[in-house]
Amino acid sequence: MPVVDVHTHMYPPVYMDLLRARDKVPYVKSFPDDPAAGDRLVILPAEDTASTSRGRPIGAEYYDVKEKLAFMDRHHIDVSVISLANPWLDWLPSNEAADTARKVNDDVERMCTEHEGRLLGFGTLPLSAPASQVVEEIERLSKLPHHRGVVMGTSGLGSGLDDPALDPIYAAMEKHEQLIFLHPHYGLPTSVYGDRASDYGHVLPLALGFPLETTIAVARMLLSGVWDRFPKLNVLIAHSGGTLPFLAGRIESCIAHDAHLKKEGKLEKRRDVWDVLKNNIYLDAVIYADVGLKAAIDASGADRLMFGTDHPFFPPLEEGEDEWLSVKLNSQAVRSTFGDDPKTAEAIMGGNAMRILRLSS
Ligand code: 5CU
Repeated sequence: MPVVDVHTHMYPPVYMDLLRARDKVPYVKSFPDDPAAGDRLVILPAEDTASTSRGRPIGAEYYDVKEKLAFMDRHHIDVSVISLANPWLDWLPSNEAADTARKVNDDVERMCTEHEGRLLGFGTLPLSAPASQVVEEIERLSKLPHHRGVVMGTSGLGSGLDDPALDPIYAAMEKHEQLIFLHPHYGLPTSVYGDRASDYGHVLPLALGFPLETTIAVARMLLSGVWDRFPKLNVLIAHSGGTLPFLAGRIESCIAHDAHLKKEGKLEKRRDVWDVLKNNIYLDAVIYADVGLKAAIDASGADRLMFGTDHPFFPPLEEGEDEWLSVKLNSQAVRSTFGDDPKTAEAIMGGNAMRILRLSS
């Protein structure tokens, strides 16, 4: 059974040019006072402390397809479904977004064609453009042979994924059976990390800000009735659903006890979180330990989980680590959870993705 990585990013050359031309977040540049540090990628709102403000090193692993293939070979990954890394096109002026989305998506489609059988893509949407242009790009993407859905952040058109203005976009995604790969970027307001946030590097925004952002975004989709209006809309949630599998029961209980929702008649005829988790949500297996993986499986089912690496983020800190720790932790979690059930382990490592993303064997 092939190994398929559904959570793996790139900044295609067209996008790198945009980042290099900027000096406001998001950007790529080197700092004259520290030339040894090389090029740095600064993208996150939380990169505003002394220990984070120079982002992370960025090299060819972020934009050169040869590096992606070398990483795949080193980790025995047969197929990668590449997505543009955050912050996608969220920050582009409205009048530039549609044209840039087409260029980025065509760049990814070209790479996939040149490496037939190894690469597929999740496309990028011009979310700062008018909704009609976003729908046009969804329709175009649905005809590109190597694309299998779109990657999206939690801001939607600027005010979150519970925004009714997204309905034509959800309708188009549902109609064309395109999967949304939902990925965090914005985190939580940095004030929640306290006065000593800089002592802790990127740990709090990445370990907690990212998954909580995702969980809040999905809870808002649920509360606003997105899946009641679009019962066939499918979403692959990054990082095993943030904290959604763990908090689903609490979310449901808070809904059932909410007097405001009851008064508004919002408790009748609604799909609950368990139903949505088992019928509309897929989860990646990027959670780094068996405890989280088991929660994800309990919530959505082992047939809805798909292996991922988050490459090229979380590289080894030292030279000479052949197998990346971040990859090893995720594959070990699958192995240790399904030591006595190799068929299910194989399904999570690739079989589920083959079925869900319509890959031919
Ligand atoms: O290290 C990081 O900031 C990130 C990021 O921005 N995006 C991602 O997918 N993983 C890690």
